[in-house]
Amino acid sequence: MNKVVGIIIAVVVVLVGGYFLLKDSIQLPALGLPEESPEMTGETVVTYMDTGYAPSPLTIAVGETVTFRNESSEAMWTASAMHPTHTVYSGTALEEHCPDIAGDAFDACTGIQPGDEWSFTFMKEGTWNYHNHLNASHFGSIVVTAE
Ligand SMILES: [Cu+2]
Repeated sequence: MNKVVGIIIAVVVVLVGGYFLLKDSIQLPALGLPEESPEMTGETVVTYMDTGYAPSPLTIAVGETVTFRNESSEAMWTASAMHPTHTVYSGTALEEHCPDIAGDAFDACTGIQPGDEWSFTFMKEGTWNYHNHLNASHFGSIVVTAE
C-alpha cells in the first residue's frame, strides 16, 4: 500500500513539476481572432475616445489612408483645421466642400456615431491639424511625408 501511495505521489510530483517547467514554453492556441492591428490590416487607425484622439501626432506617407474610429460615447466629426471653417487642407470652407463627394477635403462633413469610423486618404504632404467639429477641444495632427 505504501508503495502505491509513493508511486502516486511521484507521478503527481512529475506532472506538476513538468507543468511548471513547461508552461512558459507551451503556446496555447489563441481563443478567437487576434486583435486587429495596423500591421495586419494595412490600415492606419486613429482612435477617438472620450479623452480625444490617439495616437497624435501620427506620421504616414502620401497616399496612405487613416481610419478614424469612434470609440467614444459621442458623435465624432473629424475635420481639418481651422475650426469652424476647415479650410487648411482643402482651401475651401465646409459650406463649399460638404458633402465631400470627391473625398479630398479632409472633412467628415457629418457626425460619425460611436462604434462607427471614417477614413480619409492623404494626398498632400504636410502637417495637417484636425479636430472634432462637435467638440473642438479634441484635436490632433497627421504628418504626411513623401513616400
Ligand atoms: Cu470645426
